[in-house]
Amino acid sequence: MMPMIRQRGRCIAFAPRLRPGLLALAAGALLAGCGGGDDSSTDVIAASTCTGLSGQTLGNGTVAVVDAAVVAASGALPEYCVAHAKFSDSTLKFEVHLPTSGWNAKLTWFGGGGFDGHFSQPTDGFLSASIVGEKYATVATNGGYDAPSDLLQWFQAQFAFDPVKLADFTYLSNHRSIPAAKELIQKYYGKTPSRSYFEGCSMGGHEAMIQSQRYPNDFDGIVARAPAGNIMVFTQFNRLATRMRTAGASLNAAKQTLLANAVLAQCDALDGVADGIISKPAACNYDATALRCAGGADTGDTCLSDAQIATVQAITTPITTSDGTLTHPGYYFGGENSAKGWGEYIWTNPALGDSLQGLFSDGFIRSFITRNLAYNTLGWDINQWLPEVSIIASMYHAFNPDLSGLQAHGAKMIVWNGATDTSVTPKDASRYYDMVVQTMGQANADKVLETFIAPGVGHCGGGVGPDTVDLMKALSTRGEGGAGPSAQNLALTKVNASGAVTMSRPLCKYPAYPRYKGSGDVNSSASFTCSTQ
Ligand SMILES: [Ca+2]
Repeated sequence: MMPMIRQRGRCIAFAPRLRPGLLALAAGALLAGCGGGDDSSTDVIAASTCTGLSGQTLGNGTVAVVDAAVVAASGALPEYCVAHAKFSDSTLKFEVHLPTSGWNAKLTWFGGGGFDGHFSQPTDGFLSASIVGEKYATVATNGGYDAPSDLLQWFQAQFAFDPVKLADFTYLSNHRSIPAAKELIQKYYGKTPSRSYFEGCSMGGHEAMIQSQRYPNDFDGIVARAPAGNIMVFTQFNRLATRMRTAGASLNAAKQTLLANAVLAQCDALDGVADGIISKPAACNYDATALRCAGGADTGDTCLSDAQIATVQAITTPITTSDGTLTHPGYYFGGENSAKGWGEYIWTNPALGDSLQGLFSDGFIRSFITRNLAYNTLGWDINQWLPEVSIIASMYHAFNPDLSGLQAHGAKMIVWNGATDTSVTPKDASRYYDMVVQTMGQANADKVLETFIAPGVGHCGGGVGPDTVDLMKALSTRGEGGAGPSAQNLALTKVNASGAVTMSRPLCKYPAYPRYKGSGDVNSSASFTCSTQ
């Protein structure tokens, strides 16, 4: 008999082999969990229950638990049982973190990032802090394959040549892992989660969009941060990478600052205060021709050449396929000289010798579309590849605005995006919301979806604006009978290295944005109101 307080749903005798530090917790669990026959989750699970998972099979023998071990508490993380499981039909794996005591009886499933191949971790900065703080069980897949250790090889995305890995990466890895992961949780705690949520950013946000549209019954709530659901993101990446690779078309640091200052002069105060944060980016229609060098050739750092103006216009304007089926809306102005603005994905990264947009779009175009690792991507024309794009879009693209499946399941969704994100454009988050409202009607949309744009925030966090908000807490509060996130008086906060809040803004539901009231501390959310004016 394994020494545990509760095993597979049954109360059993208290076993003396629990470590001393857990005795107090265990006694509490006995009282709370076994006295009146309720189903409290304050149980303490013995280490042997964790290690005993190793070697077990799940999914009628199709998935094997390859290892399981207790990991000691560290920092914010409590003690966890960490287990890995692998499918026999492929290289798809998942990692499960199971608190050894005080499990809140709920599950949060993590999305991946980039071209995946890794297990997202509970401490990853883009995830909500309450997932660890409230002791959720968590699951993350590897997206269908293990990433190569070499970074430049990872960007090549050669896994996409394998149809099983391609399917797992684009839409299937989470959905098909769920039954086995829940079976593992059942083996450990004696019961499956009472609520299951999903949170991911970037490619993990793409997975969130896939889940909400294709598998609306899988989760009770979904947080999609900076969701890369629009397959056209790679075409916009290639469009801008081509500019970076064209002599004289990029902007050096001095010109980036020249542009940033001109944009701030026109757009910063549109939100009521010149605080360095453009909180109303949709109203910022800056025309870069105002900075044109006389004659259009590059005559120094005080102006932009015609080629550089064309680059700014490519960054901020839409691109649509010739058949009109796919569009990328371009990026917002703001953060042109910032490492968490245009510097994050657009400008060439000296350490990589390329831009992140160039590396990701090369991998996508070569491994997903042209199926040719030597393909010359300079000036790639998507219109010459529409049949191939259509095949991949049928797997990857996640922009279906009909969330009636999610509504029927009673699940809730939050979409969040930084306004200076130059990987996943915030314009996609806002136009997707508009599409949902147009498709379902405002009343039905309100029952399912709320969307938030964080001013001055880059890809999944960082930037001049406050970037931190516990969206999983907001989601679970709503999902478990509370008010919607926009009615919870939540704030975005900026937290310094020692954990102190240095700035806050109200979390405003799109299309509202935080507008300065005209007086009061510009670093305090109390001085701002959510406005649509
Ligand atoms: Ca401002």
